[in-house]
Amino acid sequence: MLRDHRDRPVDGGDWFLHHGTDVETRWDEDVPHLTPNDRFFVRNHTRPPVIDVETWRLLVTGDGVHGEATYSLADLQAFTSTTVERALECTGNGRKLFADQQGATRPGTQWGLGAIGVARWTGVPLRTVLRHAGLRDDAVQVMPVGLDDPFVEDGVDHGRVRRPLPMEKALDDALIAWEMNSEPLPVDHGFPARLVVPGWVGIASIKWLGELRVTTSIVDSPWNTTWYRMHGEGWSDEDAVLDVMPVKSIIDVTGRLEAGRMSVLRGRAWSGEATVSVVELSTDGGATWQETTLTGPNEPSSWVEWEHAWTPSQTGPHELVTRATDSRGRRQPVQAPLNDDGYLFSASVRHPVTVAESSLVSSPAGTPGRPAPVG
Ligand SMILES: Nc1nc2c(c(=O)[nH]1)N[C@H]1C(S)=C(S)[C@@H](COP(=O)(O)O)O[C@H]1N2
Ligand SMILES: [Mo]
Repeated sequence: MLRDHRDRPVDGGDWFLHHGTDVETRWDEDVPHLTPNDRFFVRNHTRPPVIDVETWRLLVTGDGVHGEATYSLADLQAFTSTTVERALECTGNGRKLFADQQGATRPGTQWGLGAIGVARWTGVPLRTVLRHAGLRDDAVQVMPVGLDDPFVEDGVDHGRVRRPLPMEKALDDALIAWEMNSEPLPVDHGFPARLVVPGWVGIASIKWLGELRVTTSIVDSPWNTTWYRMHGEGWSDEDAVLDVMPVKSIIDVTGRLEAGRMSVLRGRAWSGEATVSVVELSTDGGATWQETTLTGPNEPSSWVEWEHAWTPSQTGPHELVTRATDSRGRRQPVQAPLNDDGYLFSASVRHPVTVAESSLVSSPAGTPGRPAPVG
């Protein structure tokens, strides 16, 4: 089935599955390697703020810098910029699968696996700006603060969306980005500038950046103490804080499968702060596994395509399952670790399919089948 990416899906819907203010990319349509900006998932706690870029300034404050500094967009763009291909994935991506596969319904946005996208982000390394602002040696963290309205839930005002970022990651590969796939950041994705924290939970990548509070002591926010943290049985304080995303994989929409006819199955795999080493495929619900072929770019904290030729011998229901392993040696489990809020669904995703009768004109036994004419 060929489809122009500019066309809308055949069923007349739009490119997204809708969850209130959040939208999720549909995997039942072809998803290009770079997620187009208008098909990239959106997760907003409130509403995107309207920002006048002429008056917008990024403030760098706190006792972790020698003095306060402010930057206009032009100031930021005057630094040497860099462009990287990286995924951005919501911590709750796959939450619906806790219910579907593990009988454990969890509250919150019922994401399938579409709360992830890959873009080429252009910006300046966060470390460049922090050092320019006069970073002190004893600074331990940065608190990026968004300019969207304070987040109010059940009558409690939690303040502006913000989450502490440890200095080690801040000085490593975090980026202050103003371009997404060679276009200015769309309003939904953080115009005029956002943080991109590669391989980490999506909440680390604060949008509509207004302030960077640099401190010499640890300061928390509800986004690392109440939310985006593991709660529930078996979690201790040390392993509860969420940072790096786990390794995951998916099977793309498969099309018609026929007994005796070869189909090429395709999909994708990704991992936080790592590349993908192997994607294995099972066509029998996980009893036996075959290694697939990885194709195309395989950047850390991004995704890679895989493909595998399969000629089913039997008609009827089959369960396809994939299992990815990353360059850090992490492998997808059969069951994702349970937690109260349904974060980090990392298990292998089961993909039921039905193999149809062969539509080949019956050929004499022993003659290899030819694909049926397309018509
Ligand atoms: N200021 C601000 N930054 C934010 C959010 C937000 O609501 N406000 N949502 C976070 C969450 S939970 C995710 S998953 C990502 C989503 O980024 P996207 O909407 O560009 O896909 O942004 C993060 N940054
Ligand atoms: Mo998120």
